[in-house]
Amino acid sequence: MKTSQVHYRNCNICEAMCGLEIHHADGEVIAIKGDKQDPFSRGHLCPKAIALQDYHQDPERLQTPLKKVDGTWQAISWEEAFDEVVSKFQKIQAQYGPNSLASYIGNPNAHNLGSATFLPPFLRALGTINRYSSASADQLPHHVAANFMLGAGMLIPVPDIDHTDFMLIVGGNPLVSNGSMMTAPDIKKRLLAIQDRGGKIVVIDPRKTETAKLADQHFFINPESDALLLLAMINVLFSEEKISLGHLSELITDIEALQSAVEYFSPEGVANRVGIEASAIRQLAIEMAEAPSAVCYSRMGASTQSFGGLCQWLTNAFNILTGNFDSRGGAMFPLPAFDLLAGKKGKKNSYNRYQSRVRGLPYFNGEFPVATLADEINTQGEGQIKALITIAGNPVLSSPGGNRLNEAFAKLEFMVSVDIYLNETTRHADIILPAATGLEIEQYDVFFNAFAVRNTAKYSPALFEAKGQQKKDWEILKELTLRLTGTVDNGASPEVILEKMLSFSAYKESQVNVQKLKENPHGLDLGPLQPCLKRRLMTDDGLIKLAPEFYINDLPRLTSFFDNEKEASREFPFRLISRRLVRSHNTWTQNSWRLVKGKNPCTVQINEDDAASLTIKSGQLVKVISRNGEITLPAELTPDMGKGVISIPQGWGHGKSDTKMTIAAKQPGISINDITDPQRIDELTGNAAFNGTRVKIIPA
Ligand SMILES: Nc1nc2c(c(=O)[nH]1)N[C@H]1C(S)=C(S)[C@@H](COP(=O)(O)OP(=O)(O)OC[C@H]3O[C@@H](n4cnc5c(=O)[nH]c(N)nc54)[C@H](O)[C@@H]3O)O[C@H]1N2
Ligand SMILES: Nc1nc2c(c(=O)[nH]1)N[C@H]1C(S)=C(S)[C@@H](COP(=O)(O)OP(=O)(O)OC[C@H]3O[C@@H](n4cnc5c(=O)[nH]c(N)nc54)[C@H](O)[C@@H]3O)O[C@H]1N2
Ligand code: SF4
Ligand SMILES: [Mo]
Repeated sequence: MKTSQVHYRNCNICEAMCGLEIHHADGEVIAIKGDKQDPFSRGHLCPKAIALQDYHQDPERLQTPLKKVDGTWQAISWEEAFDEVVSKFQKIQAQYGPNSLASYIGNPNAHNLGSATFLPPFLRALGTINRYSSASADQLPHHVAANFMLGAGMLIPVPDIDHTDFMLIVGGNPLVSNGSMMTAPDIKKRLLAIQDRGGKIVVIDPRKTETAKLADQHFFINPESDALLLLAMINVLFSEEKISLGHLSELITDIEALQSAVEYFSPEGVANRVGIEASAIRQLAIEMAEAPSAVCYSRMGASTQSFGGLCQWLTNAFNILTGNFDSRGGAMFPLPAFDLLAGKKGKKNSYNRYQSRVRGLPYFNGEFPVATLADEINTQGEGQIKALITIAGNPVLSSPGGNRLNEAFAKLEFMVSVDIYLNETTRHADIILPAATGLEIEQYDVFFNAFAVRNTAKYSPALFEAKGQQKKDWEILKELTLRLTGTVDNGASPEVILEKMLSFSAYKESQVNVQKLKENPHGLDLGPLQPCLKRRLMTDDGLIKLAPEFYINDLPRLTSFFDNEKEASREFPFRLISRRLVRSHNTWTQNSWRLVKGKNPCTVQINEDDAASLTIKSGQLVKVISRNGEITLPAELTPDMGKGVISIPQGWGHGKSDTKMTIAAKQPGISINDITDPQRIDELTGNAAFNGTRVKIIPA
């Protein structure tokens, strides 16, 4: 008989940081439950957490370093792998220049203490400005707004969901995503609690989502028109004299500039383009201004679109103008124990320090937009990318125009991937370095504590050793860094760095340190969010920038975009948006049978009336065609889609013959990003504009 033991840790798949209670024996999981004693998640977990055991046991996980020799994979030693990677990088950089080497950093790095602490020195050691990541296919506009308004890209406000009286959700579906840029485990209970205390939830989304169905009110919106909506709502605040800056009034001196910028955007003027009646826009703004507390929260829908920059600026501006910034029930600032802003005061704004070589796109926060990665590989000339390292990323499926990257990666002289699977991206590598993951690594959530709706801290040591020769991401990054820089090991580890960062913490008086965290495996509760912006603000003059010229100057682009809509709709009458699914996470969780079994979820959802006009029946295969490509998949008719808009899941498209995720391949998913368009970006921030891609549909 096995005697089972219990291990407590945070799930690190998504941003919610749920506490898990893992029963295990002899290196195997017996059961995974929600940790009821976790002060933040209170026992909540979702189906994805149960699959953590599958990734630990999956025989298709990469077990040893692999080298491609004449098109077939050979197991090699770590020593040989490190040697070859470093010597090839050095050779290519010597031949073509430092920027001929590029890096792509994917989403799981943000959920990994080892990566968070060892990536920065590694990226510096690569000595190239050609860096890319999934951030520019996601939340880049949030960072840019924080940078221009508050002086630091990481100073991002989160909705004080546990105390608000009115939550406006623009382009987020937390009931499925479990919250994003808003770490709030057990999100459904937190949303229901708003209603239980007499508050209200309103959702703005081109699809009647799971969250919209729970809300008190839902408005369909025309994709990419959110900036117009927010401008009109701010216009109402001025015209109805509903401005109240509250305790921040002395920090704001540019309110007139904002007032004149929004003057042109009346609810009546934008209603047609937005698809929401002027009276409803007016009422929404007034209701929020009059609520005891309210918060406008906007996410992927308002970020991965042509005006993501404007949307995130205007979201902050609306919260500031209604007195709901840095105040209870509004948009507030976490005070994490591991504070990424510690010591950052006085750091220069890096926006547009460089422009990308081919398309001139802005550099920000140490990287270029991923929407132009294929251009930089394909276009000859000085500075052309010849070699690439991907770390925990799958851009062939996740980036706009992934099909273009699929072709481009094949042309590289040398490619390395640090990953757990042989997949659509890593199959292009010459060397793959296998990483430990999930239950096999130590974890403290560096990033998502910085976006959490409550201050907490938790450290979880690794539970298991990986089954093969995998190394932890940080061990791989550290070894490569030492070899690239020719330095000697100083004994740094994630735990050592965590301890150092905690020593700068706002909680050092209460002795939040690694030892104490180890003694408290359910996590430490550090209390609800408190007003703290005055001491966190990082602008040079200590003021909040409500109306940066950077944004005001982008407004003409917004108006002319909608002037040209009619023309654009002639060839491509539909607009495409993406959909997240409860039982998958981006591109990499599909090799868990328990998550993918059942009906194929990879359908194109279309409004019933739209389908009828095209004589498309439920389940029928249809071709969806954009300027960038075409895909074929089954139609799913639903009243939940707004007219003229279709939705396809993101993160699918496995099953290429030379990959090895055979469980994932059993679900015949297709990749939405074979038809999204890398030319479509938010020109201001460089973020990918997935939403609103113009398409046509024909029965296949
Ligand atoms: N189950 C699951 N959870 C996840 C993930 C996953 O893949 N699966 N991924 C994780 C990641 S990496 C992230 S970043 C978060 C994202 O978290 P969310 O932002 O909550 O995720 P989405 O479901 O993409 O929500 C975007 C919403 O915007 C809507 N939308 C599309 N276009 C527009 C538009 O133009 N305007 C408006 N107003 N709305 C629009 C879509 O219909 C959708 O409902 O989720 C995380 N959580
Ligand atoms: N059309 C459309 N496209 C989208 C989105 C959308 O809504 N619509 N969402 C975007 C968003 S929000 C995001 S965040 C990006 C995600 O884009 P990516 O980060 O490129 O995609 P992931 O699926 O997260 O890729 C994770 C990769 O890391 C590997 N991996 C998993 N765990 C580990 C680990 O512990 N260590 C290592 N080394 N590797 C690991 C997986 O095998 C996989 O190859 O996609 C974006 N793409
Ligand atoms: S909601 Fe996110 S953090 Fe919580 S169990 Fe699910 S995947 Fe893990
Ligand atoms: Mo994301």
